[in-house]
Amino acid sequence: MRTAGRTALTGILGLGLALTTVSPAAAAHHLTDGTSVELIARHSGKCADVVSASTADGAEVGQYTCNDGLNQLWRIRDLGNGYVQLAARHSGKCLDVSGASAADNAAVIQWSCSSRTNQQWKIENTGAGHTRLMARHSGKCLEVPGASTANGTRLRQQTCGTGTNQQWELNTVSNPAIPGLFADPNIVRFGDTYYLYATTDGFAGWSGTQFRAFSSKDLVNWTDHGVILDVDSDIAWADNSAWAPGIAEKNGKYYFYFSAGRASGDTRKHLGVAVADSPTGPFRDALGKPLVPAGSYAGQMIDPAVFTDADGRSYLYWGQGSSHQVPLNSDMVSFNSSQVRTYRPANYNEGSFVARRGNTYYFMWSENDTRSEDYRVAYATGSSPTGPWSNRVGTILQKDLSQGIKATGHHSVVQVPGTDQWYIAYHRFAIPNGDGTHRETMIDRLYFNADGSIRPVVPTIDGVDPI
Ligand code: FUB
Repeated sequence: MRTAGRTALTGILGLGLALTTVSPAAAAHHLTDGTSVELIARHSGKCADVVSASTADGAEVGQYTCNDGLNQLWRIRDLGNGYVQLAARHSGKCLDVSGASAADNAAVIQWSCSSRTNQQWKIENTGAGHTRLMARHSGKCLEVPGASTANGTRLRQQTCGTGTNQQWELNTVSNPAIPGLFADPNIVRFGDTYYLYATTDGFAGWSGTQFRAFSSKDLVNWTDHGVILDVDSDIAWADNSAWAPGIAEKNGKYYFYFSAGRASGDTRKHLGVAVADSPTGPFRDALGKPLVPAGSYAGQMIDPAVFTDADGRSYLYWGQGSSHQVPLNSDMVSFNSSQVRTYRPANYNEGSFVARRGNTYYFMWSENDTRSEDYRVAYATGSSPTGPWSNRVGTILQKDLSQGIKATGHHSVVQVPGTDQWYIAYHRFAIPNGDGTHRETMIDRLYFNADGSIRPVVPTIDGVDPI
């Protein structure tokens, strides 16, 4: 089965695994730590499936018609020793040979992930787009017994052979776009490359200090360029709360706007700007002080975003509680405070972002609290980068509980140049067990209606196809 955002993988790169061949398809779809895959049995075309989507230790794993369920998606964890763990996305539990048995026909189940070798699998390329999965403790292979094609047949380990019932296609999905916990994504295109910048998540009170950069040519395969700014070590006036970056390029320099503050004392957030000669840094503080100090305007000085218009003029947007909007001076690190316009659309919370299509400017924002499953994105329109803006037109993006997708917000939008193809990057609660400080970054398609209104985005588990 192949649905949008799912890409067959015929070899493995980046995991240091023993492979006999690497096909062009593999080169196009790197499988890296954190990638999620379907495991599709070659003889039957069916998916490895945690029976009844159970989250219990010991739940059996069978084959079942592929159905896009999270209990058929397995997140790869590269152990760095030639082996991987495969964790079911609905439960977070690992593919495991029951009782660490070394016998033929031992049952394959899910179990809480541990360091035991009966949860470690070697991925061997058998050619023609397929792999064998060999358990480390036994050297035996994952198989569908009797080459059955029936739904529900339980998986076993068996002495490795050449049967197609021991051969698996690894079908990658592209969401989350970047593996790990990241929120508030800012997606941009510089030259022929897309970049993602985000809040590094997973810290109580959003107390992370580092920003990373990721790049991609196709919106599916992302390269991690590592830490580009650490507010604790690189910014004199902050040591905490590295949140919600936005970036823009001018005359070959890259300006990186971010919110940050201190962990103790006056913990209010300020808006800073750092500069670099490359989109992947290293960035240094451009001013040695905040661009917009706490208290300058109503609400919190957080969530910067930049829009650059067709005439090359860039505009800065920020604010929680109110959206402040101003043209940047040509130095990109100052603005005329008399030009700041402040808006507070109905339900506005944070995450201002502006895009232009034709002569219409779209002002978008996030509503509700990022810890609420109702965190969502709405928009208004206008005829200039700073409004005046219409009343709230509608909701662009919201939870989809039928897929277990909650708290979709703090987004950004990018257009493929010369086309009417648009993509939205946003975060949602991690699956499974996410919350307001454990969020993942998604990319999905965004479409406009003929009248210029934005069609509600369908948030997907799979993500997008490579462009
Ligand atoms: O990630 C920290 C904060 O959470 C951001 O600044 C807000 O937009 C919310 O997503």
